[in-house]
Amino acid sequence: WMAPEVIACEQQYDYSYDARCDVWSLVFNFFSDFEARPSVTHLLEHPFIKQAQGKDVALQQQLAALILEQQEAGCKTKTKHERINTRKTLIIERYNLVDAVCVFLSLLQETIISHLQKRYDELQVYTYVGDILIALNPFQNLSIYSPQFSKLYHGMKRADNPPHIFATADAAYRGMVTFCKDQCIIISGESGAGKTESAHLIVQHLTFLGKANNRTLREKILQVNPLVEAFGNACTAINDNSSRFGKYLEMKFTPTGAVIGAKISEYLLEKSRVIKQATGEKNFHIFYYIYAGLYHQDKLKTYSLPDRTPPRYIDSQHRTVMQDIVSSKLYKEQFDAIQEGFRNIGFTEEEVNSVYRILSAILNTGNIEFASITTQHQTDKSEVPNAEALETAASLLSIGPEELQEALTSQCVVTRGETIIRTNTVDKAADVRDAMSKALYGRLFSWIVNRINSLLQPDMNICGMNVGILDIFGFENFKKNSFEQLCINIANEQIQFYFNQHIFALEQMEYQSEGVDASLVEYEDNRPILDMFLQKPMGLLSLMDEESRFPQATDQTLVDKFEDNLRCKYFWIPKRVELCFGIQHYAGKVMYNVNGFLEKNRDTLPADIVVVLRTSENKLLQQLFSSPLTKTGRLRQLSMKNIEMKTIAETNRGITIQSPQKKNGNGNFSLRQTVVDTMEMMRHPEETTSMRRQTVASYFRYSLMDLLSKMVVGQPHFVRCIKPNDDRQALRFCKERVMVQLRYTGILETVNIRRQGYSHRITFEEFVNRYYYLAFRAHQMPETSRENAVAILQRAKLEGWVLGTTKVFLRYYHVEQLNLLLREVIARVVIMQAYTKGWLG
Ligand code: AD9
Ligand code: MG
Repeated sequence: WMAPEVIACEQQYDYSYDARCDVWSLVFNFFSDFEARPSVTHLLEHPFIKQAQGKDVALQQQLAALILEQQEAGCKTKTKHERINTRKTLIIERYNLVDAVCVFLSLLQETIISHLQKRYDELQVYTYVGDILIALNPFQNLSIYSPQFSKLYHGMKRADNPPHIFATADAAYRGMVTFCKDQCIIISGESGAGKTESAHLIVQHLTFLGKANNRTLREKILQVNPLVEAFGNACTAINDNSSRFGKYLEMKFTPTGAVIGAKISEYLLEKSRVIKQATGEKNFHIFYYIYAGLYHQDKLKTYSLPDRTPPRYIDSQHRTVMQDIVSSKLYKEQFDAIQEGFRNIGFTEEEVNSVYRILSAILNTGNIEFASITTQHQTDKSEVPNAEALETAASLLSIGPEELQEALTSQCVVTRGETIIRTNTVDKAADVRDAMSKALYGRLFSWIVNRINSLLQPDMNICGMNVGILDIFGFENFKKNSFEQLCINIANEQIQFYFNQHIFALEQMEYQSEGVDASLVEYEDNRPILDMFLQKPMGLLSLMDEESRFPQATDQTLVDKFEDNLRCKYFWIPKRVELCFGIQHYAGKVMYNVNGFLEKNRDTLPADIVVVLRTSENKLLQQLFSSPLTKTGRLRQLSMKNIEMKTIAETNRGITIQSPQKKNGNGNFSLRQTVVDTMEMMRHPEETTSMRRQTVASYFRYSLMDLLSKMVVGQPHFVRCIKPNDDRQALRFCKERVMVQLRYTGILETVNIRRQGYSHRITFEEFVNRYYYLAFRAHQMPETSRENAVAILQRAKLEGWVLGTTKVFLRYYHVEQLNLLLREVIARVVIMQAYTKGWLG
């Protein structure tokens, strides 16, 4: 009698997606008694199946076939099942077969959700789904991140402790040390779900693990995230600390696992926030921090920060009172932390001083106004009525005020060898001013990141390995979505694609190594949507670039171009809504407003501004505007980075990473990827005089390539952050919201992917040990061999399983059926024992 062991064995899967076992057993029971036999076509017509499974026709068919199969199996054993459970008979009486499918499909989701809810109510915010960690945002401080917890998770097996973000960090660290392979932790989830917090916790645990003698280095590394985030995060309608850039932080270790340095790559900073914020949102944190911090040091004047009313860039709607900013305790504390971070990491006082001057220059630039003047000869000319803002900005930038005014209000154009000076209208001058502010901030941000990298660069002589942590901006779907949301969402789409591909590729590899026919695995992915965005020359980004090159193009002609060329079910133009298009993203439908797309994509900064900024006496500014590398040079550098059999290619299908090992036959796959950039030139698309102008879209495309090249090198670990409610309340679990996120972060999808393949691969030994009661007597203790595994499978009358060289490959329902049979056997044993002992009279 071994039931407790068996139960323990089942319970060990409690955290994993095998929790769905119960649901599948229920379904088996549902259909086993049912007599009506609808055809597959009939089943497929049912709206619920269509809706529940989206457009996945293969899955729908599989589902329908499964239902029929179970139904037939059930009919044969009808009398036995009739006795089992009145509840399920009731359900079957009340619903017809198709409705029963609906019930079970929703039950599948329900099981996962209620499992998560139960855990969340007990403040267990982490749960494993297969090898993925789900992290529910607790919206309160938990006491599970102390050094004691780091110790608890250090070097332990996953099943030894409850799920935890430290366990994921630990697994990555161990993977790196054990297999001498770079690791990569990919954190995803919607805005406010907890990605950035998770990234901090991972860094915390990794610095704990990477015990270097060098305590200062650990402290430096811990200060990197807060420092960069002060410049790259901001308060949005959704999250008070929303990341407005993508961040890939690589922590560098020696082969024995001592931390030796760090490197950040930043991607796609939302520069437009510097000049304008949506209602209820704020500018980047740093602007508020310097106000509060410098006010307390009585240095607002030193940096010429306007001190009567808040500058327009941080208060365009005149809703903020200066006193509220300068007296904020939080801002001041953050400023102090930033100061310390700068100092600890190794920035010189002169550098920090220059950073503050540039920030103040940006705020003063925002206050420059323009008025139109009409002369006899010219009508469209502008001048600056408030000389003070202009002079202050110029002085902070160490450039001449006249030169600055000239660069803002006029433009040098060279046509047919002739240089013509054109005057700017008031609107045009304001655009140039804002473009300059954006460029200043964007380049300052990149400089800070590069400077941190050079200060935390490990000794070149040590051949180290790294754990990379990806924390990007989450998927966004606001009431009004613009160009920024499109880029953010394409990036998320790519991360999702990588996630799917990886899980698929891993499965594939295991099948191959076990000699199982890999063609048995069918897999659907979001590649068509990515193709629609990235294909050349007819993808959405290419079309936008093409249109951006026509000076006469308007946002309307862009929409027309999309409509004429994008013929695919993921794209549509809504009727009766002007200048809009819709995209069926992996994560859901998003409606984009095209207003300003072309301008944002061109991201032009007139050469006049670059020229005048280059005359600055400020060393840092000179550096920010010195010439970037050429595109070819950068690309060559990028492709040389691709190590380990991987080749990176830009084809007419977009950016592709191929593993030559798998080029042919079933193994053929390519990873098309997301995000980012470290390429100097791509980072500054506006300044390209000697080559064709770089647009944000092309910069974005190369950024994706760069990020991909980093990610594919490492062994990935996935963290899926989930936001349990929209009110940022602790202990509030909103089922519908969680359900939506589980869908779009791919958790339910993962279950589906696993469902199509052999989700369970159990070694012969483990299999025989677990299920031998089904074919042998309890006292027999059979040998844990391949033959005995087959004997058990045959005895259980299962079909469709596959044997590898060391493992049994089972589909999800095989396991459910095996567990069901096992429970029956055990129940019988219990009853028999009860009789033997005379308990049942
Ligand atoms: V965005 O895409 O950058 O807008 P994130 O990064 O996903 O977003 P973030 O990590 O900033 O979200 O979390 C939002 C807020 O949730 C934090 O400011 C915390 O107040 C809260 N949070 C998240 N995770 C934790 C946690 N593990 N413990 C406590 C947390 N609070
Ligand atoms: Mg974030």
